[in-house]
Amino acid sequence: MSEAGERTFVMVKPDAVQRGQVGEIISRLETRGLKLVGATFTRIDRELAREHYAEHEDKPFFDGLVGFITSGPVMAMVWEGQDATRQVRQMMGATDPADAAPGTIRGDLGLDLGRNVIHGSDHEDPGANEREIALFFEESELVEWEQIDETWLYE
Ligand code: DAT
Ligand code: MG
Repeated sequence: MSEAGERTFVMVKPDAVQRGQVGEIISRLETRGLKLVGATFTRIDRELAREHYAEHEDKPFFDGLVGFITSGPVMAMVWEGQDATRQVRQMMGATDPADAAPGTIRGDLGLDLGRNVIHGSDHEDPGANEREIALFFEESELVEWEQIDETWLYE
């Protein structure tokens, strides 16, 4: 990982894949300056979904959430950059797209809480980023590379 780098886990959810928003979401993260270090287009199984959302196991919406996230392919990714986890969360906007500010990914691309387009690791849950990355990727699947504009992106 580069010195500026913190890694975070990001997933384009099945609704956004179906609605052709994978490119838009990747483009926003790329344009911001974040660096893509891993990606897999996959359909996750229920076991992985339950583990990924384990913190919500007791919530009334858990079964619906697992059903939704396994209902079609997702684009699972690892993005790296300075303060990446918190910055991606800010770009995502509030959990409910109805409350997410215009200009955020959820605020621009979604309307409904149960179809909120994107997942990103919670910056208020220490270690969530590394834990989620490890659920979806082997370390050997993550690519270390030098971004040519790094000296212009970071002081
Ligand atoms: P976030 O995805 O912003 O981290 P979260 O971790 O609280 O939000 O919840 C995980 C997902 O579960 C969220 O993206 C959408 C769904 N969800 C959260 N609260 C919900 C609720 N009250 N009813 C239905 N789905 C909900
Ligand atoms: Mg969360």
